Amino acid sequence: MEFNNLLLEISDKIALLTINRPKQLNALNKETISELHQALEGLKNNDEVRAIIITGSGEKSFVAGADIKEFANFSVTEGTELAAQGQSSLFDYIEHYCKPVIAAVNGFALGGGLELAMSAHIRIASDNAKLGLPEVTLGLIPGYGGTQRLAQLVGKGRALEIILSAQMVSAERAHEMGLVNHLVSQAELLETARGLAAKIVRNSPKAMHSAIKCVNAGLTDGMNGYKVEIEEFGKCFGTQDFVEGTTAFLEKRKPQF
Ligand code: CO8
Repeated sequence: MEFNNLLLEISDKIALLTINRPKQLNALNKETISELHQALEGLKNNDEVRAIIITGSGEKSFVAGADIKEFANFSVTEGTELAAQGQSSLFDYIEHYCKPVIAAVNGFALGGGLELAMSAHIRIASDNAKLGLPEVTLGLIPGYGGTQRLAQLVGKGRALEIILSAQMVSAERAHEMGLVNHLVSQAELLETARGLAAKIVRNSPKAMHSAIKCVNAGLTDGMNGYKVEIEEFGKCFGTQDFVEGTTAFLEKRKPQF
């Protein structure tokens, strides 16, 4: 797969997707959003890839937001469409992706950039990361799921403080409040993300997809997470992964999924 704004490397069952617009601090223009979708769609059925890491190129920024130049003259209809299209093609898409997605946040994660990191299943930040939702300074609000996912991750009070003050949160503070799972030095960021991904890729892909579905279901209006868990748990018994996992345990060997 060839992209204008993305780099894709695959090794050891891990795909590393690097958003590559360093001069614009990796701001998400429409093309980049579409390429991220295409890349992830292409990796869905690639059995050689069991986990994804998303990061930004350069030392300064993960993603500094949606590309402000692209929507500066938008109308109400165009703004609504941009948010709806982005949410379904990328942000919701990542949240419900069938393989674990880790965001390696290597600098600014602002606006759509923090929203991208929050749609991933796991976040690791380097100590230079600065995270925030500064949209109200532009007369906007977060439009890629930020009002919802930030409140889920850090609670309503903290989410509203971050959104209404438009202030950036340090990596340390983000770690304290659970916005990122791990905080490491810049030099260790990718290695830490790869280390975690290496533990993930040993596990049953089918079971991991089921677990993602259940956790998401509990946070989705109108869905009963406990009920979905019962269904998904039951389905596991019909998979080859279950046969392999339990057989390997009984034979005292490592499973080969
Ligand atoms: N969009 C477009 N270009 C950007 C963006 C962005 N979000 N962020 C940075 N850039 C560009 C700058 O314009 C600059 O380009 P140029 O050299 O051509 O002028 C280049 O990147 C470097 O940026 P700076 O010179 O500003 O670098 P600094 O180190 O001085 O500052 C900051 C870094 C603090 C990150 C600063 O660039 C900044 O404040 N950026 C904007 C941050 C922001 O407001 N992000 C939120 C954007 S809105 C958003 O994400 C909405 C999401 C929901 C949309 C839903 C659909 C409507």
